[in-house]
Order: sequence, then structure tokens, then C-alpha cells
Amino acid sequence: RRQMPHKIYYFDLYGRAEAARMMYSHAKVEFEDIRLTKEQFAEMKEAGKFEFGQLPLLETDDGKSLSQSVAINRYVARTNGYYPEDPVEQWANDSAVDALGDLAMNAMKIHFAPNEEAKTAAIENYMGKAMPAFLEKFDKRAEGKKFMGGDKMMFADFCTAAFFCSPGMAQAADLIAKYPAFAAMVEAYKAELADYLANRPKCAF
Ligand SMILES: N[C@@H](CCC(=O)N[C@@H](CS)C(=O)NCC(=O)O)C(=O)O
Repeated sequence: RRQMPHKIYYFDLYGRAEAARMMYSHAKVEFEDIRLTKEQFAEMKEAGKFEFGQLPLLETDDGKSLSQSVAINRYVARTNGYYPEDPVEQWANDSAVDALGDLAMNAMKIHFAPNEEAKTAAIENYMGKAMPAFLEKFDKRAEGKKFMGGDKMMFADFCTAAFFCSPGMAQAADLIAKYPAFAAMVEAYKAELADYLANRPKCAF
């Protein structure tokens, strides 16, 4: 009944597409990992392919075009058994993903800093404030658990893994190590996703 595999359109980056790629891979669901060049993106955008003019786009096997990365990730989670039924558990997952979004915004301020001075300030804020505050909360959430979802990786776990199992995180390794429950959870993600992580295309972020 499935006419074609799901298609994830994104740039050749981990970024906003990586959690969905990880979920399909973990669920052993076939998907096409379409990585557009800037030129291909501009052409398709011009042709009106992307609802908000942005990536990622998920084209589902039954032909729906889904925009907006967090909503895409939640859809992939729901359709593959990675989204809980219980409303409080749903909140736990959603709030973790919102907090990750806030952290990612702080990281992007480094990338988009207009000059060296602004860049230094953004790095200081990210490594000195935003990241430790985030780690403190997630360390509490990680206490006594293998994954935030319990024994099984759930929606928030994949989003956290997408962010923290990236090469750039090597720079934060000493900081993360100060939060042992969370550090152990990141190691558990790396073990659970070992095949995927070893075989995925290498990207900076
Ligand atoms: N809220 C959107 C933001 C999407 C977004 O910012 N996409 C970037 C790539 S990460 C993009 O398409 N940039 C190219 C452009 O805006 O022309 C989402 O989460 O999907």
C-alpha cells in the first residue's frame, strides 16, 4: 500500500532534520534523505514547493507535504510509537523539546553574530549561562532513568540526541561531564543509535 518512501528534504546538515532522520532509522522505516544544495533549494522554493519557503519538508508516503520541523518531528514520533499517550508525559516531552529550541536559539546567536565582539559575547552567554542552565534542568530530568522516556527513547530523547550527538558538542564535553545523569543519558543515546551515528553523512552541525 505504500507507494513511495517518506522523503525528508533538508540541507546537507544535521540541524532541524536530524531528529526525524534518527526516528525513521531507529524505527527501521525506509525514508529518502534528500539533501539540497542552496541552488536546488532556491529553485524549488521559487516553484512554491515549501509552505513557509523553508526547510525541512517531510513528504509522507501517502503524499502529504508537512512543514515546520518540530511539528514534523512530533508527527514522525506519533506515527512510529515515540510519542506518549499520557498528557503529562506529552508535556514532559514537549517542554523538553521547547527548552532545546531555546538552547538552539542561543547557539545560533553565535553563528549569526555581526562581528567578533558580538561573537565572543554570544559564546560567553551560550557556554557560561544558557548551556549550564539547560544542563542543570536536564540532569534532574535524567536522574534515575536510562532515557527521558524511561526504558525506551521517546520524542524528546531523539530531539536531545540530535542536538547533543553532534561533533560540535565535543567543545562542551567538559561542561556536560559536570552533569553526570545527563552525561550518562547522552552516552546511552550514542549506544542506542551507534549504527546510525557511525554511518550517517558527516556534517559540522
Ligand atoms: N520554524 C521553521 C524554521 C525553518 C528554518 O529556519 N529553516 C532554515 C534552515 S534550518 C531555512 O530553510 N533557511 C533558508 C531560508 O529561509 O531561505 C522550522 O522549524 O521548520
